[in-house]
Amino acid sequence: MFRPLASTHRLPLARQVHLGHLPHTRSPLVPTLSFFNSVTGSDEKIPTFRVLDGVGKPVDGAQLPEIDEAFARKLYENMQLLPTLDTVLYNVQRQGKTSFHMTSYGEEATIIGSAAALELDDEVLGQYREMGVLLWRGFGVDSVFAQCFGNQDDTSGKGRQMPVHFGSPAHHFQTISSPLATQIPQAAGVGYALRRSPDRRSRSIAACYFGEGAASEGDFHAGLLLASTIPSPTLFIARNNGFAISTPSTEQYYGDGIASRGPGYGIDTVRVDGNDVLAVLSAVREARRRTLEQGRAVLVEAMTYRVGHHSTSDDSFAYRQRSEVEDRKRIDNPIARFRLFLEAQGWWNAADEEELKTRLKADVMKAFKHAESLAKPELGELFTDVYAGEEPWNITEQRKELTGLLKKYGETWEPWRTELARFKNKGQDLTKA
Ligand SMILES: Cc1ncc(C[n+]2csc(CCOP(=O)(O)OP(=O)(O)O)c2C)c(N)n1
Ligand SMILES: [Mg+2]
Repeated sequence: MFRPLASTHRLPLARQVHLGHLPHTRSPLVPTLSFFNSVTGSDEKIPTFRVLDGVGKPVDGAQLPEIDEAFARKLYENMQLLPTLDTVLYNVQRQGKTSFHMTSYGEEATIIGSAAALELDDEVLGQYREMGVLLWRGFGVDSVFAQCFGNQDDTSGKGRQMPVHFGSPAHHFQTISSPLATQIPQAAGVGYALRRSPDRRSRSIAACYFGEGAASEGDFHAGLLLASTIPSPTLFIARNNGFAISTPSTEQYYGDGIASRGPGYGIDTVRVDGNDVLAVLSAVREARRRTLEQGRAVLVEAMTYRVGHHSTSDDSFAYRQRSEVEDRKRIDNPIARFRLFLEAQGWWNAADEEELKTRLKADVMKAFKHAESLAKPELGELFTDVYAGEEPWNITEQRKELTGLLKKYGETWEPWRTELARFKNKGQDLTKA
């Protein structure tokens, strides 16, 4: 009599009869047919590490990270700075003063907690929602506004990048590029370069941020495979915020989130409550330690929720309920939760909160007014720094063409005159050269 072949089995692999191994693998040979569809070996999903409950109280058995009052306050201040800046930058775009903005509302703990777990000279490759990493590293609100306005103080890209596409060699922050997931294989390359640099080896890592939507790109798989087969100290931080513009994360994958993919590449992986700043801090600190110790990639999946619209070009109420967003603002709010923790430690009170909010708002408004008053960089900068070394013929040709058009229309045609007036030296670096 035939016995039916087993379908998906639930037996822990270790309890099966082993018949040795094939020559080229350590996979045990077994006499029973079984399929699996879990990396936990059970019906349970991969767990999510948290240390604070929704109202900031340490959960039973919580392993709190070692932090002192000054560090905790710095974390909180940066978490508060992020939405203060976002609100002004969002409104500034609505007034037509900048072309674009993307907020980090709801993701403050994921971004600031992870930034705080890195060393200041770890190389960061962001997606675009990681302004908070730069703030943590002391980039400054003036530089944020200069980039978003594309004015003459913009050190990120001399006014040539879209707003929020920051970059800063001084802050070890690689320039943001919008095409999704390109930073992931690049990060594996940066990690490898660090491994090959005697002065950075065993000291610095490449930290790569991406959204769960970007993880649907081929570049995600290429990047993780690269980092796993050519080992390098590369830390992948997935911000799983529930959406890729209007596509909910549930439509991005059928498996267990992004974390389940790590073991497929032989990569140590952890899932963390991305709205719990202390859990993120601990998880990323330990992940960073492992990447350095093993010289291998590690994956962190931070579970969070994008409270704001995707960008200023989006209206998220076209694809999600207002009530869902209102609920998520209250439940596990990363800032409120950490504030309650700080208060319970005696490290924060209502007067501190008042002082912080007033100060941050004043700083941000001052930087905004200053950025608004500055001209754009010289127009000719459009053509510089595009390539290293000798200028190629096509750039020379384009500069000549623009110069010719400026000479023809620059002073006579009103729209051009108005536009030129916004640049430092009003385009004369080209026309009078
Ligand atoms: C290759 C590519 N395809 C599509 C887009 C358009 N796009 C910009 S952001 C985005 C959603 C990305 O979602 P996710 O990675 O989850 O990041 P989040 O915005 O949630 O932080 C899409 C589809 C793009 N920029 N690049
Ligand atoms: Mg997302």
